[in-house]
Amino acid sequence: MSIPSDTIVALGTPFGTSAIAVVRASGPLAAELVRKIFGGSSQPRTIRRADYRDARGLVVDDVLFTYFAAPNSFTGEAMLEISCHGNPFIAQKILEDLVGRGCRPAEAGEFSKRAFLNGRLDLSQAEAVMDLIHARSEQALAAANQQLRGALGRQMNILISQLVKVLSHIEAYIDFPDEDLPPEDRLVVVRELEGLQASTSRLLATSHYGELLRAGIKTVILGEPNAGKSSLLNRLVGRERALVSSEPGTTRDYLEEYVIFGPYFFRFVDTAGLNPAPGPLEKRSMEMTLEQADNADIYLWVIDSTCPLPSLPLALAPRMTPANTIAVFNKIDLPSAKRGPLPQAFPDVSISALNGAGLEALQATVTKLAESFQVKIGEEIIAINTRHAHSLEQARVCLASAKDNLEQNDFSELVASNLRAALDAYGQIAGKIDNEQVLDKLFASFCIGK
Ligand SMILES: Nc1nc2c(ncn2[C@@H]2O[C@H](COP(=O)(O)OP(=O)(O)O)[C@@H](O)[C@H]2O)c(=O)[nH]1
Ligand SMILES: [Mg+2]
Repeated sequence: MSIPSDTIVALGTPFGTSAIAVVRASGPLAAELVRKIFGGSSQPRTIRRADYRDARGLVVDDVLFTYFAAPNSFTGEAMLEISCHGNPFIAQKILEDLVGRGCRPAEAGEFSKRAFLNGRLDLSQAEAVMDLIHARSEQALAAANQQLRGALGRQMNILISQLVKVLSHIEAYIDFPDEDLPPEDRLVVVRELEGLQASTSRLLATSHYGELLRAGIKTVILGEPNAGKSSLLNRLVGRERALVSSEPGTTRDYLEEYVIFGPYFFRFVDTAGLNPAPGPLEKRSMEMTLEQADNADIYLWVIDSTCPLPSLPLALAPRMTPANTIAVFNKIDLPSAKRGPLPQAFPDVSISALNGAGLEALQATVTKLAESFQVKIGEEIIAINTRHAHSLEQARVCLASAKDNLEQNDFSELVASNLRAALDAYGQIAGKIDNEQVLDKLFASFCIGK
Protein backbone atom coordinates (compact mmCIF):
# COMPACT_ATOMS: atom_id res chain seq x y z
CA MET A 1 0.00 0.00 0.00
CA SER A 2 1.49 3.30 -1.03
CA ILE A 3 1.03 6.40 1.04
CA PRO A 4 -1.36 8.85 -0.69
CA SER A 5 -0.09 12.23 -1.83
CA ASP A 6 -3.29 14.26 -2.17
CA THR A 7 -4.96 16.44 0.44
CA ILE A 8 -8.33 15.30 1.75
CA VAL A 9 -11.00 17.41 3.43
CA ALA A 10 -14.11 16.60 5.40
CA LEU A 11 -16.43 17.91 8.03
CA GLY A 12 -15.37 16.36 11.34
CA THR A 13 -18.65 17.15 13.08
CA PRO A 14 -22.21 16.18 12.10
CA PHE A 15 -23.87 18.18 9.37
CA GLY A 16 -26.41 20.45 11.06
CA THR A 17 -26.83 23.56 13.14
CA SER A 18 -24.62 23.69 16.22
CA ALA A 19 -22.34 26.04 18.14
CA ILE A 20 -19.29 25.12 16.09
CA ALA A 21 -18.39 22.83 13.22
CA VAL A 22 -14.92 21.47 12.52
CA VAL A 23 -13.56 21.09 9.01
CA ARG A 24 -10.31 19.28 8.63
CA ALA A 25 -7.82 18.81 5.86
CA SER A 26 -4.94 16.35 5.75
CA GLY A 27 -2.15 16.20 3.22
CA PRO A 28 0.69 18.15 1.66
CA LEU A 29 -1.40 21.23 0.82
CA ALA A 30 -2.11 22.02 4.48
CA ALA A 31 0.70 24.55 4.98
CA GLU A 32 -0.05 26.30 1.71
CA LEU A 33 -3.75 26.52 2.63
CA VAL A 34 -2.82 28.27 5.88
CA ARG A 35 -0.67 30.72 3.97
CA LYS A 36 -3.22 31.44 1.26
CA ILE A 37 -6.38 31.55 3.34
CA PHE A 38 -5.13 33.17 6.52
CA GLY A 39 -1.92 34.83 5.35
CA GLY A 40 1.50 34.28 6.87
CA SER A 41 2.94 31.04 8.16
CA SER A 42 1.53 29.33 11.18
CA GLN A 43 3.03 27.94 14.31
CA PRO A 44 2.14 24.23 14.52
CA ARG A 45 -0.34 23.18 17.23
CA THR A 46 -1.28 26.74 18.08
CA ILE A 47 -4.84 27.90 17.86
CA ARG A 48 -5.26 31.13 15.93
CA ARG A 49 -8.25 33.27 15.20
CA ALA A 50 -8.70 34.67 11.70
CA ASP A 51 -11.16 35.54 8.97
CA TYR A 52 -11.73 32.72 6.55
CA ARG A 53 -11.52 34.28 3.09
CA ASP A 54 -12.54 32.24 0.10
CA ALA A 55 -10.60 32.12 -3.19
CA ARG A 56 -12.32 35.36 -4.31
CA GLY A 57 -11.21 37.08 -1.13
CA LEU A 58 -14.67 37.22 0.44
CA VAL A 59 -15.01 36.67 4.18
CA VAL A 60 -16.95 33.47 4.88
CA ASP A 61 -16.67 33.34 8.67
CA ASP A 62 -14.65 34.31 11.71
CA VAL A 63 -12.87 31.04 12.61
CA LEU A 64 -10.28 29.39 14.82
CA PHE A 65 -7.71 27.25 13.07
CA THR A 66 -4.90 24.94 14.08
CA TYR A 67 -2.07 23.79 11.88
CA PHE A 68 -0.30 20.50 12.57
CA ALA A 69 3.03 19.80 10.90
CA ALA A 70 3.80 16.25 9.75
CA PRO A 71 4.25 13.81 11.38
CA ASN A 72 2.74 15.23 14.57
CA SER A 73 -0.91 14.95 13.72
CA PHE A 74 -3.66 12.35 13.86
CA THR A 75 -2.97 11.16 10.31
CA GLY A 76 0.78 11.66 10.49
CA GLU A 77 0.48 14.15 7.62
CA ALA A 78 0.34 17.93 7.72
CA MET A 79 -3.17 18.86 8.84
CA LEU A 80 -5.35 21.89 9.15
CA GLU A 81 -8.35 22.02 11.46
CA ILE A 82 -10.79 24.86 11.14
CA SER A 83 -13.50 25.52 13.73
CA CYS A 84 -16.16 27.65 12.12
CA HIS A 85 -19.63 28.60 13.32
CA GLY A 86 -21.91 25.58 13.29
CA ASN A 87 -23.98 26.57 10.32
CA PRO A 88 -24.09 23.82 7.68
CA PHE A 89 -24.10 26.48 4.97
CA ILE A 90 -20.82 27.97 6.26
CA ALA A 91 -19.24 24.53 6.62
CA GLN A 92 -20.32 23.67 3.10
CA LYS A 93 -18.85 26.91 1.70
CA ILE A 94 -15.54 26.24 3.42
CA LEU A 95 -15.46 22.66 2.14
CA GLU A 96 -16.23 23.83 -1.40
CA ASP A 97 -13.55 26.48 -1.17
CA LEU A 98 -10.97 23.94 0.01
CA VAL A 99 -11.89 21.63 -2.85
CA GLY A 100 -11.53 24.60 -5.20
CA ARG A 101 -8.02 25.05 -3.82
CA GLY A 102 -7.00 21.52 -4.77
CA CYS A 103 -8.27 19.31 -1.94
CA ARG A 104 -10.39 16.22 -2.45
CA PRO A 105 -13.44 15.27 -0.36
CA ALA A 106 -12.38 12.44 1.94
CA GLU A 107 -13.96 9.00 1.79
CA ALA A 108 -15.38 7.35 4.91
CA GLY A 109 -12.64 6.39 7.31
CA GLU A 110 -9.92 7.94 5.18
CA PHE A 111 -8.33 9.99 7.96
CA SER A 112 -7.96 6.86 10.10
CA LYS A 113 -6.71 4.93 7.08
CA ARG A 114 -3.96 7.49 6.58
CA ALA A 115 -3.11 7.34 10.27
CA PHE A 116 -2.69 3.59 9.83
CA LEU A 117 -0.67 3.86 6.60
CA ASN A 118 1.62 6.36 8.28
CA GLY A 119 2.12 4.06 11.24
CA ARG A 120 0.35 6.38 13.71
CA LEU A 121 -2.11 3.65 14.67
CA ASP A 122 -2.18 -0.08 14.13
CA LEU A 123 -5.38 -1.56 12.73
CA SER A 124 -6.79 -2.49 16.11
CA GLN A 125 -6.19 1.07 17.31
CA ALA A 126 -7.88 2.48 14.22
CA GLU A 127 -10.85 0.25 15.03
CA ALA A 128 -10.75 1.53 18.59
CA VAL A 129 -11.30 5.06 17.30
CA MET A 130 -14.59 3.84 15.86
CA ASP A 131 -15.44 2.01 19.08
CA LEU A 132 -14.71 5.19 21.00
CA ILE A 133 -17.06 7.19 18.82
CA HIS A 134 -19.81 4.61 19.20
CA ALA A 135 -19.31 3.60 22.85
CA ARG A 136 -22.62 3.81 24.67
CA SER A 137 -21.60 2.74 28.13
CA GLU A 138 -18.84 3.25 30.68
CA GLN A 139 -17.40 -0.19 30.05
CA ALA A 140 -17.51 0.09 26.25
CA LEU A 141 -15.67 3.40 26.59
CA ALA A 142 -13.04 1.90 28.89
CA ALA A 143 -12.45 -1.02 26.50
CA ALA A 144 -12.19 1.31 23.49
CA ASN A 145 -9.77 3.58 25.34
CA GLN A 146 -7.54 0.68 26.26
CA GLN A 147 -7.57 -0.68 22.73
CA LEU A 148 -6.73 2.78 21.41
CA ARG A 149 -3.77 2.85 23.77
CA GLY A 150 -2.59 -0.41 22.21
CA ALA A 151 -3.78 -3.03 24.71
CA LEU A 152 -4.71 -5.55 22.03
CA GLY A 153 -1.68 -4.67 19.92
CA ARG A 154 0.56 -5.42 22.92
CA GLN A 155 -1.10 -8.80 23.47
CA MET A 156 -0.63 -9.61 19.80
CA ASN A 157 3.03 -8.58 19.91
CA ILE A 158 3.61 -10.98 22.77
CA LEU A 159 1.97 -13.83 20.85
CA ILE A 160 3.83 -12.93 17.66
CA SER A 161 7.23 -12.93 19.34
CA GLN A 162 6.48 -16.26 21.04
CA LEU A 163 5.40 -17.77 17.75
CA VAL A 164 8.44 -16.41 15.93
CA LYS A 165 10.58 -18.18 18.51
CA VAL A 166 8.83 -21.51 17.91
CA LEU A 167 9.03 -21.01 14.17
CA SER A 168 12.75 -20.34 14.34
CA HIS A 169 13.25 -23.63 16.18
CA ILE A 170 11.31 -25.52 13.55
CA GLU A 171 13.02 -23.76 10.65
CA ALA A 172 16.39 -24.65 12.09
CA TYR A 173 15.53 -28.33 12.04
CA ILE A 174 14.12 -28.21 8.53
CA ASP A 175 17.32 -26.67 7.29
CA PHE A 176 19.47 -29.18 9.14
CA PRO A 177 17.43 -32.38 8.84
CA ASP A 178 20.28 -34.72 9.67
CA GLU A 179 20.55 -33.37 13.16
CA ASP A 180 18.08 -35.22 15.29
CA LEU A 181 16.09 -33.09 17.62
CA PRO A 182 16.46 -34.38 21.16
CA PRO A 183 13.08 -35.42 22.61
CA GLU A 184 13.38 -32.81 25.39
CA ASP A 185 13.64 -30.07 22.77
CA ARG A 186 10.67 -31.41 20.92
CA LEU A 187 8.69 -31.37 24.12
CA VAL A 188 9.70 -27.76 24.73
CA VAL A 189 8.40 -26.78 21.30
CA VAL A 190 5.14 -28.64 21.85
CA ARG A 191 4.72 -26.94 25.23
CA GLU A 192 5.34 -23.55 23.68
CA LEU A 193 2.72 -24.25 21.06
CA GLU A 194 0.26 -25.30 23.75
CA GLY A 195 0.92 -22.03 25.53
CA LEU A 196 0.15 -20.15 22.33
CA GLN A 197 -3.03 -22.14 21.83
CA ALA A 198 -4.17 -21.30 25.34
CA SER A 199 -3.42 -17.58 24.94
CA THR A 200 -5.19 -17.53 21.58
CA SER A 201 -8.25 -19.18 23.08
CA ARG A 202 -8.29 -16.72 25.96
CA LEU A 203 -8.24 -13.78 23.60
CA LEU A 204 -10.95 -15.41 21.50
CA ALA A 205 -13.08 -15.83 24.60
CA THR A 206 -13.23 -12.03 24.94
CA SER A 207 -15.18 -11.87 21.70
CA HIS A 208 -18.55 -12.44 23.39
CA TYR A 209 -17.86 -9.60 25.80
CA GLY A 210 -16.79 -7.41 22.88
CA GLU A 211 -20.10 -8.07 21.18
CA LEU A 212 -21.97 -7.19 24.36
CA LEU A 213 -20.12 -3.91 24.68
CA ARG A 214 -20.62 -2.95 21.05
CA ALA A 215 -24.21 -4.08 20.47
CA GLY A 216 -25.68 -3.86 23.98
CA ILE A 217 -26.47 -6.81 26.20
CA LYS A 218 -29.57 -8.51 24.89
CA THR A 219 -31.69 -9.25 27.91
CA VAL A 220 -34.91 -11.09 27.20
CA ILE A 221 -37.76 -10.87 29.68
CA LEU A 222 -39.84 -14.01 29.53
CA GLY A 223 -42.32 -15.96 31.59
CA GLU A 224 -45.94 -17.02 31.73
CA PRO A 225 -48.77 -14.72 30.64
CA ASN A 226 -49.60 -12.13 33.33
CA ALA A 227 -46.41 -12.77 35.33
CA GLY A 228 -45.65 -9.05 35.05
CA LYS A 229 -43.08 -8.95 32.22
CA SER A 230 -44.37 -5.78 30.63
CA SER A 231 -44.71 -4.14 34.05
CA LEU A 232 -41.07 -5.04 34.69
CA LEU A 233 -39.96 -3.59 31.34
CA ASN A 234 -41.72 -0.34 32.22
CA ARG A 235 -39.95 -0.28 35.58
CA LEU A 236 -36.56 -0.92 33.99
CA VAL A 237 -37.10 1.76 31.38
CA GLY A 238 -38.62 4.19 33.85
CA ARG A 239 -41.73 4.99 31.81
CA GLU A 240 -44.85 3.36 30.45
CA ARG A 241 -43.34 1.73 27.41
CA ALA A 242 -45.40 -1.44 27.24
CA LEU A 243 -49.10 -1.96 27.64
CA VAL A 244 -49.94 -3.65 30.93
CA SER A 245 -53.20 -5.38 31.55
CA SER A 246 -54.75 -8.00 33.81
CA GLU A 247 -55.93 -9.66 30.61
CA PRO A 248 -53.47 -12.42 29.71
CA GLY A 249 -51.87 -12.21 26.29
CA THR A 250 -51.62 -8.40 26.12
CA THR A 251 -48.17 -8.46 24.59
CA ARG A 252 -48.50 -10.02 21.15
CA ASP A 253 -45.10 -9.41 19.62
CA TYR A 254 -41.96 -8.17 21.31
CA LEU A 255 -40.80 -4.72 22.42
CA GLU A 256 -37.23 -3.48 22.71
CA GLU A 257 -35.74 -0.72 24.81
CA TYR A 258 -32.14 0.35 25.44
CA VAL A 259 -31.13 1.24 28.99
CA ILE A 260 -27.82 1.96 30.71
CA PHE A 261 -27.33 0.30 34.10
CA GLY A 262 -24.06 0.93 35.89
CA PRO A 263 -21.24 0.56 33.37
CA TYR A 264 -23.28 -1.46 30.85
CA PHE A 265 -25.67 -0.86 28.03
CA PHE A 266 -28.64 -3.25 27.89
CA ARG A 267 -31.16 -4.03 25.23
CA PHE A 268 -34.25 -5.25 27.06
CA VAL A 269 -36.78 -7.27 25.12
CA ASP A 270 -40.28 -7.77 26.50
CA THR A 271 -41.92 -10.83 25.00
CA ALA A 272 -45.32 -12.49 24.72
CA GLY A 273 -46.09 -14.91 27.53
CA LEU A 274 -45.08 -18.54 27.39
CA ASN A 275 -48.38 -20.36 27.37
CA PRO A 276 -48.25 -24.16 27.46
CA ALA A 277 -51.55 -24.33 25.52
CA PRO A 278 -51.50 -21.42 23.06
CA GLY A 279 -54.28 -20.44 20.63
CA PRO A 280 -53.39 -19.83 16.94
CA LEU A 281 -52.37 -16.16 17.32
CA GLU A 282 -50.60 -16.86 20.60
CA LYS A 283 -48.69 -19.62 18.87
CA ARG A 284 -47.11 -17.12 16.49
CA SER A 285 -46.42 -14.77 19.43
CA MET A 286 -44.66 -17.57 21.23
CA GLU A 287 -42.60 -18.42 18.18
CA MET A 288 -41.42 -14.81 18.21
CA THR A 289 -40.56 -15.09 21.89
CA LEU A 290 -38.50 -18.18 21.19
CA GLU A 291 -36.76 -16.46 18.27
CA GLN A 292 -35.85 -13.54 20.53
CA ALA A 293 -34.74 -15.86 23.28
CA ASP A 294 -32.59 -17.86 20.92
CA ASN A 295 -29.72 -15.38 20.87
CA ALA A 296 -30.24 -13.67 24.21
CA ASP A 297 -27.25 -12.91 26.42
CA ILE A 298 -29.28 -12.76 29.63
CA TYR A 299 -32.70 -14.14 30.54
CA LEU A 300 -34.97 -12.55 33.09
CA TRP A 301 -37.43 -15.29 33.92
CA VAL A 302 -40.38 -13.51 35.48
CA ILE A 303 -42.37 -15.71 37.84
CA ASP A 304 -45.66 -14.74 39.44
CA SER A 305 -44.90 -15.52 43.07
CA THR A 306 -48.61 -15.83 43.89
CA CYS A 307 -48.80 -18.92 41.68
CA PRO A 308 -47.04 -22.29 41.81
CA LEU A 309 -43.72 -22.41 40.00
CA PRO A 310 -44.29 -22.88 36.25
CA SER A 311 -42.01 -25.09 34.19
CA LEU A 312 -39.68 -23.75 31.52
CA PRO A 313 -40.53 -24.48 27.89
CA LEU A 314 -38.44 -27.36 26.59
CA ALA A 315 -37.13 -25.28 23.71
CA LEU A 316 -35.56 -22.85 26.17
CA ALA A 317 -34.57 -24.85 29.21
CA PRO A 318 -31.18 -26.02 27.84
CA ARG A 319 -30.12 -22.45 26.97
CA MET A 320 -30.88 -21.05 30.39
CA THR A 321 -28.13 -21.57 32.95
CA PRO A 322 -27.20 -19.96 36.27
CA ALA A 323 -24.59 -18.01 34.31
CA ASN A 324 -27.14 -16.23 32.10
CA THR A 325 -30.50 -16.44 33.85
CA ILE A 326 -32.06 -14.59 36.76
CA ALA A 327 -35.26 -15.89 38.31
CA VAL A 328 -37.36 -12.81 39.05
CA PHE A 329 -40.12 -13.52 41.57
CA ASN A 330 -42.66 -10.79 40.95
CA LYS A 331 -45.71 -9.52 42.87
CA ILE A 332 -44.15 -9.78 46.32
CA ASP A 333 -46.60 -7.10 47.42
CA LEU A 334 -49.18 -9.93 47.41
CA PRO A 335 -49.21 -13.04 49.61
CA SER A 336 -47.01 -15.57 47.88
CA ALA A 337 -47.78 -19.19 47.05
CA LYS A 338 -45.62 -21.95 48.49
CA ARG A 339 -42.58 -22.06 46.27
CA GLY A 340 -40.96 -25.25 45.00
CA PRO A 341 -37.26 -25.38 44.09
CA LEU A 342 -36.05 -23.78 40.85
CA PRO A 343 -35.07 -26.26 38.11
CA GLN A 344 -31.50 -24.90 38.28
CA ALA A 345 -29.52 -22.81 40.75
CA PHE A 346 -30.44 -19.54 39.03
CA PRO A 347 -29.65 -16.39 40.98
CA ASP A 348 -33.00 -15.05 42.14
CA VAL A 349 -34.43 -11.70 43.07
CA SER A 350 -37.82 -10.86 44.54
CA ILE A 351 -39.53 -7.75 43.25
CA SER A 352 -42.78 -5.95 42.89
CA ALA A 353 -43.07 -4.43 39.44
CA LEU A 354 -46.14 -2.67 40.82
CA ASN A 355 -44.44 -0.69 43.60
CA GLY A 356 -40.78 -0.96 42.54
CA ALA A 357 -39.57 -3.01 45.52
CA GLY A 358 -36.45 -5.05 44.77
CA LEU A 359 -35.66 -3.21 41.54
CA GLU A 360 -32.26 -2.04 42.73
CA ALA A 361 -31.30 -5.57 43.72
CA LEU A 362 -32.40 -6.74 40.29
CA GLN A 363 -30.29 -4.09 38.57
CA ALA A 364 -27.29 -5.11 40.65
CA THR A 365 -27.79 -8.79 39.80
CA VAL A 366 -28.14 -8.05 36.10
CA THR A 367 -24.97 -5.94 36.17
CA LYS A 368 -23.12 -8.68 38.01
CA LEU A 369 -24.08 -11.22 35.37
CA ALA A 370 -22.89 -8.84 32.65
CA GLU A 371 -19.60 -8.43 34.52
CA SER A 372 -19.12 -12.19 34.64
CA PHE A 373 -18.93 -12.22 30.82
CA GLN A 374 -15.66 -10.34 30.97
CA VAL A 375 -12.58 -12.49 30.39
CA LYS A 376 -9.58 -11.21 32.32
CA ILE A 377 -6.40 -10.77 30.34
CA GLY A 378 -3.90 -9.17 32.68
CA GLU A 379 -5.02 -5.80 33.97
CA GLU A 380 -6.44 -4.66 30.68
CA ILE A 381 -9.95 -4.90 29.32
CA ILE A 382 -9.70 -6.77 26.06
CA ALA A 383 -12.88 -7.14 24.07
CA ILE A 384 -12.09 -8.21 20.53
CA ASN A 385 -14.37 -7.63 17.55
CA THR A 386 -15.52 -10.12 14.91
CA ARG A 387 -12.61 -9.33 12.59
CA HIS A 388 -10.12 -10.09 15.35
CA ALA A 389 -12.07 -13.22 16.27
CA HIS A 390 -11.91 -14.42 12.69
CA SER A 391 -8.13 -14.01 12.57
CA LEU A 392 -7.64 -15.66 15.95
CA GLU A 393 -9.84 -18.55 14.87
CA GLN A 394 -7.64 -19.01 11.80
CA ALA A 395 -4.53 -18.90 13.98
CA ARG A 396 -6.04 -21.47 16.33
CA VAL A 397 -6.73 -23.91 13.50
CA CYS A 398 -3.18 -23.53 12.12
CA LEU A 399 -1.59 -23.96 15.55
CA ALA A 400 -3.64 -27.10 16.15
CA SER A 401 -2.51 -28.75 12.92
CA ALA A 402 1.10 -27.77 13.56
CA LYS A 403 0.89 -29.35 16.97
CA ASP A 404 -0.70 -32.52 15.60
CA ASN A 405 2.19 -32.90 13.19
CA LEU A 406 4.80 -32.20 15.82
CA GLU A 407 3.33 -34.78 18.12
CA GLN A 408 3.79 -37.30 15.34
CA ASN A 409 7.41 -36.25 15.23
CA ASP A 410 6.94 -34.54 11.91
CA PHE A 411 9.31 -31.58 11.76
CA SER A 412 8.59 -30.78 8.16
CA GLU A 413 7.94 -27.76 6.02
CA LEU A 414 4.25 -28.48 6.63
CA VAL A 415 4.59 -27.55 10.29
CA ALA A 416 6.52 -24.43 9.41
CA SER A 417 3.95 -23.37 6.83
CA ASN A 418 1.15 -23.86 9.36
CA LEU A 419 3.02 -21.72 11.85
CA ARG A 420 3.65 -19.05 9.23
CA ALA A 421 -0.07 -19.04 8.45
CA ALA A 422 -0.78 -18.60 12.17
CA LEU A 423 1.71 -15.74 12.22
CA ASP A 424 -0.05 -14.07 9.30
CA ALA A 425 -3.37 -14.48 11.07
CA TYR A 426 -1.97 -12.85 14.23
CA GLY A 427 -0.49 -10.11 12.09
CA GLN A 428 -3.84 -9.29 10.51
CA ILE A 429 -5.11 -8.07 13.87
CA ALA A 430 -2.70 -5.18 14.16
CA GLY A 431 -2.55 -5.07 10.38
CA LYS A 432 1.20 -5.13 10.20
CA ILE A 433 3.48 -8.05 9.93
CA ASP A 434 6.85 -7.12 8.70
CA ASN A 435 8.26 -10.18 6.99
CA GLU A 436 11.71 -8.74 6.91
CA GLN A 437 11.57 -8.35 10.63
CA VAL A 438 10.44 -11.96 11.00
CA LEU A 439 13.34 -13.07 8.84
CA ASP A 440 15.82 -10.97 10.80
CA LYS A 441 14.60 -12.52 13.98
CA LEU A 442 14.79 -15.97 12.47
CA PHE A 443 18.36 -15.44 11.42
CA ALA A 444 19.36 -14.00 14.72
CA SER A 445 18.04 -16.96 16.66
CA PHE A 446 19.47 -19.31 14.06
CA CYS A 447 22.98 -17.98 14.55
CA ILE A 448 22.83 -17.89 18.29
CA GLY A 449 21.21 -21.30 18.51
CA LYS A 450 23.81 -22.93 16.27
N1 LIG B 1 -49.95 -6.83 42.64
C1 LIG B 1 -49.13 -6.81 41.61
N2 LIG B 1 -49.58 -6.85 40.34
C2 LIG B 1 -48.72 -6.83 39.32
C3 LIG B 1 -47.33 -6.76 39.55
N3 LIG B 1 -46.73 -6.76 38.33
C4 LIG B 1 -47.71 -6.83 37.40
N4 LIG B 1 -48.93 -6.86 38.01
C5 LIG B 1 -50.23 -6.96 37.34
O1 LIG B 1 -50.30 -8.17 36.65
C6 LIG B 1 -51.04 -8.02 35.45
C7 LIG B 1 -50.21 -8.47 34.27
O2 LIG B 1 -49.10 -7.58 34.12
P1 LIG B 1 -48.29 -7.47 32.79
O3 LIG B 1 -47.12 -6.63 33.07
O4 LIG B 1 -49.18 -7.08 31.65
O5 LIG B 1 -47.85 -8.98 32.63
P2 LIG B 1 -47.25 -9.75 31.36
O6 LIG B 1 -48.39 -10.44 30.71
O7 LIG B 1 -46.29 -10.71 31.93
O8 LIG B 1 -46.60 -8.72 30.49
C8 LIG B 1 -51.42 -6.55 35.38
O9 LIG B 1 -52.73 -6.41 35.89
C9 LIG B 1 -50.42 -5.90 36.30
O10 LIG B 1 -50.92 -4.71 36.88
C10 LIG B 1 -46.86 -6.71 40.89
O11 LIG B 1 -45.66 -6.64 41.18
N5 LIG B 1 -47.78 -6.73 41.87
MG1 LIG C 1 -46.89 -8.30 28.52
